[in-house]
Amino acid sequence: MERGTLQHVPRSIKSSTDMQFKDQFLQKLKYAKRIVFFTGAGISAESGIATFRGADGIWNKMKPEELANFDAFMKNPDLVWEWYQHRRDIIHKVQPNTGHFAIAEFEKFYDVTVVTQNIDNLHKRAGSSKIYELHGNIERNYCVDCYESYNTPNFELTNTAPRCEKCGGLVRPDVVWFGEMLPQDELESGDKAAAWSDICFVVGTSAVVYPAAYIPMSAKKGGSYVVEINLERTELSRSVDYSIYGKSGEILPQILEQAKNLRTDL
Ligand code: BJW
Ligand code: ZN
Repeated sequence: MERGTLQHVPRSIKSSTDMQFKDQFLQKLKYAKRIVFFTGAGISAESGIATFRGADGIWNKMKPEELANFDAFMKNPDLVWEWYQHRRDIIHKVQPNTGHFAIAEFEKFYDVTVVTQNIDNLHKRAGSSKIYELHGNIERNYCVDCYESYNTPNFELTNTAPRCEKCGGLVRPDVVWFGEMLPQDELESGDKAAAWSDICFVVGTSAVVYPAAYIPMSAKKGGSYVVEINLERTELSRSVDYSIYGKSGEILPQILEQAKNLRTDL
């Protein structure tokens, strides 16, 4: 597979004229109609939210199986709840970054769908309008027994696992843990959007968690031009059309700038 031309680009790029994108990609960008952004934790890293894996990943310190699964929650609900409460506090303090904002602005030029594995709500806060959340949303909670929803801001967020007002069951965050099914409608709609897209950007994900990691494959199978944006090579790198290595908060605004110029020439 063809490798990107930007593998040795320094990380400190600021200006929108610094990057040289591959011609084939620019042609796709000029004529594309439907664009999918498939995003992972890396897109929120520049907002100050830690990724899961890699050098600064939270799972270097904590094992996912100890916290991100239902059995762990039932065994020690307060510990797991406190961990999510801590992450909620961080998410509420940070802002969407230039990568999120660029994705939202792409809507001025294309039919854009965001398919995200993130639970942090930052795409919505940045202004994206069509978002499929494959792993849930940390702002929502529900009762494990009667499934009553408890969504912030109406819901008082304590540091210990709350109890359902209706049945006394434990209330948990509405996120998808290991071994749990993804929301079927979001997954199917995201998959369809990828298969129908002209370009699928795969941004800031290690692409090791399934079934979400099938999304770029569906895009490829459907004939989409798949572009990966990441700090480093991933599981997916050998099967994408173009790899751009660097920070998404720096690269996406530059692609947007190119798109603006290309589209006004049409
Ligand atoms: C930057 C950057 C910058 C940094 N700019 N880039 C098929 C094969 C093998 C296994 C399975 C399979 N199908 C199912 C499984 C099992 C399992 C799975 O996938 N396991 C693998 C890990 C081996 N999947 C499941 O269990 C799923 N459910 C399921 O399959 O149900 C069916 C079923 C039910 C019952 C029995 C059997 C099957 C559920 C998966 C749920 C994942 N949940 C989590 C936690 C969510 C809640 C929470 O946040 O606490 O979702 S796990 C975690 O990983 C989170 C993420 O969404 C997900 C993906 O991580 P992501 O986003 O890729 O982040 P990182 O950290 O891995 O990568 C960041 C990347 O960014 C890196 O590459 C950096 O380089 C880059 N980066 N800064 C650009 N500035
Ligand atoms: Zn209940």
